Amino acid sequence: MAIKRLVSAKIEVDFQTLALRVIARCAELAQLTETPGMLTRTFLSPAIRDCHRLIAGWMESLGLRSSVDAMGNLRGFPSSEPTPSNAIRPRLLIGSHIDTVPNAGAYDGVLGVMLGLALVEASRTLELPFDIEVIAFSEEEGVRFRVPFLGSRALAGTPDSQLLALRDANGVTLEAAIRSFGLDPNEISAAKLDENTFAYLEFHIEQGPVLESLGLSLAAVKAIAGQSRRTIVFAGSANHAGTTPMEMRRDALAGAAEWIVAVENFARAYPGLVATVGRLQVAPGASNVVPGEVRASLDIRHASDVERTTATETLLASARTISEKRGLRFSCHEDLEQSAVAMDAELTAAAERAIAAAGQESKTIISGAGHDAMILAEVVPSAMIFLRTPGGISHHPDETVLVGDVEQAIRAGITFLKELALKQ
Ligand code: HGY
Ligand code: MN
Ligand code: MN
Repeated sequence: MAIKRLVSAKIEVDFQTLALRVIARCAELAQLTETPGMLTRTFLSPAIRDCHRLIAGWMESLGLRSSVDAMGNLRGFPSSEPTPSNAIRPRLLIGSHIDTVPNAGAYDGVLGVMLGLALVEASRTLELPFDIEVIAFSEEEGVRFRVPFLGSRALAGTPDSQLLALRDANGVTLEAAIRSFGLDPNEISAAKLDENTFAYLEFHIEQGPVLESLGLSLAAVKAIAGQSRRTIVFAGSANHAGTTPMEMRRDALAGAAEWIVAVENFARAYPGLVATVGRLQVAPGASNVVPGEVRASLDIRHASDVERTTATETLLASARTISEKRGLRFSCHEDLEQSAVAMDAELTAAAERAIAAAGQESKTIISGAGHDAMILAEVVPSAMIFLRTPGGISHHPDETVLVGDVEQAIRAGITFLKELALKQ
């Protein structure tokens, strides 16, 4: 189709119907969980396989060829096989992740995959000069192996060999988890992004209060804040709770508790910093035993990498000081050191124009949450479009989206595709 005609081509779909289907599919996927009574899906769990089955069916109904790569990413490839007559067509990748945090909401991640499928459907009459691949990344949250972005790292070609030796809480290695899912870790390098992929687009809920406070449906993401993740170990001496005098104790949990309050006080006083201790493992974990060892997570975010690393060093020093004062042994493991990443300026400007064309003031936002786009951005121009998060609630079952905002996202997505077509 001549590009000129493409731009004015009428989209023969009902945006609201598509939006309702996106939301219905997120709700259907939210039933697929490894923890009865709540939504939890971790790396290559049986619930992920159930998601693959459902999403692959939706991909194939759109004429996409679905397959699972060696890191467990479900990929919906355009079925137009390159033939000798036509050069390999440029490819746009659209997607997000399908793993979740424990007791998650129904939209974090999967919404971006479902919107990718909706755009494939809505753009079929446009005869775009490029193909669209839709991807459901296998792991972004870092819940099972404490290291996030395993799926997108495979596409970026960056998973280092140590990753395969990572062990989950049951001692299962990442390599064994991949093999027991029926995949071959030796094939991970084949998951690398197709070299004719020219851009990556990720739709995601904002997961915070900003868009709602501004009365906006959508915003283009300018940059994604960096994050530092550590596992801190406080080691003292387990002992009898009934017979050990207070002054003779080396209570690891009391030491961790003193540090956790110090973390909160420090972050409250540090503009733009957020610091969270979200996971605490206490051993031996009996009410009548003085805790001997505590493993605590530390998650630090700030828009500035310098501020984030300074804050991380300060909080680790405070853990060390508290440990020395209490006669505890302190150790720390680096789980993640991820710098802030800017989205592609040209694509972000195109996303802003597309949002404006969908009828609302365009705005750019910095993401406090991490996303697969920050990994893909290392290897391909990447852009993100946020949808409003009512109540600013996320990583929680009350997470939700508005149908109207999903409809706006599809409209903006179509405009974005048309603008990309003009550039081909
Ligand atoms: O934790 C995050 O930043 C994202 O939700 N994975
Ligand atoms: Mn998340
Ligand atoms: Mn997410």
